Amino acid sequence: MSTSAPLWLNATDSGMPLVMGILNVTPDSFSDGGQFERKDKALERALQMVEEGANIIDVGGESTRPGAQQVSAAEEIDRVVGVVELIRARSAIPVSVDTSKPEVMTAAARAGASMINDVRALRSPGALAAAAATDLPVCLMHMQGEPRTMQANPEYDDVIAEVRDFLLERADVCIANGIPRQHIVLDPGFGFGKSLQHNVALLQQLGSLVDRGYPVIAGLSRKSMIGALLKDLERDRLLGSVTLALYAWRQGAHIVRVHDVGQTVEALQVEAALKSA
Ligand code: 7PM
Repeated sequence: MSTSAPLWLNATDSGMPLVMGILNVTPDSFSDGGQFERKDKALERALQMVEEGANIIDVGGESTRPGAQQVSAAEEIDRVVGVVELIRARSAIPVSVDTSKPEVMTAAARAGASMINDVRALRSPGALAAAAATDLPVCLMHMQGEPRTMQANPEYDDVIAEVRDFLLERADVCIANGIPRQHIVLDPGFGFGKSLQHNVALLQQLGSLVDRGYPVIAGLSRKSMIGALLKDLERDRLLGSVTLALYAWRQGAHIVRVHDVGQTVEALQVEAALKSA
């Protein structure tokens, strides 16, 4: 039996990468006011990103920031599911849910999510079975260690081979557990247990991941590697983020995960126009 990739996951006519807009629904985002106001603001932001040209909205209720507190499944479901439903009711845009928890995957799928985005690549207990049962595409991301400690001392013998082998092995495990090959997306996990040198090597050799036939997501937006490249951690990271998104496209990324959708789309469109001229 062969399952095809959902239409929205296919490449665009222009060869443009898909733009995944980041929607954080942790309590520190859209802070003032209660949870109803917070959900309303999240919806507003999602619709704004749709206007700006996003192809996917990535809703995240668990902060993976180094040192972040763990949240319960019930708390994460409360943060995420209502927002997925609100977006679903107002727009046809595919919504991915950034979670590692099986209960959240199941609830998000019921609420109309179109993809599961897991920074732990479905390694949490029960996550693989829950994701497979949703029948949704999954993004498998590489992370060395755990968010709380991953940036302390990231070490690799060969970062390219280790990240690629990890992702391909996780893809095989997913396939063995009933997730169709066409539903698998890979992500090297920039900044997740990686030094600046590791991140740069992964970006420059993204091609060795891209050539395995799976779509690849590059998440570089506002990450500290931009501050490190500029040798200024306090600088605004907008222009650096847009530059990295363009660069990732040149390296073959199929999806770019960004905060600043409008600006990224504008830059990608200029490059797309030049390519086709
Ligand atoms: C603090 C540190 C807050 C890091 C948020 C983050 C990715 C992701 C994230 C990524 C995929 C961020 C990250 N990053 N999912 N979720 N790929 N697939 O910068 O690079 O948004 S959270």
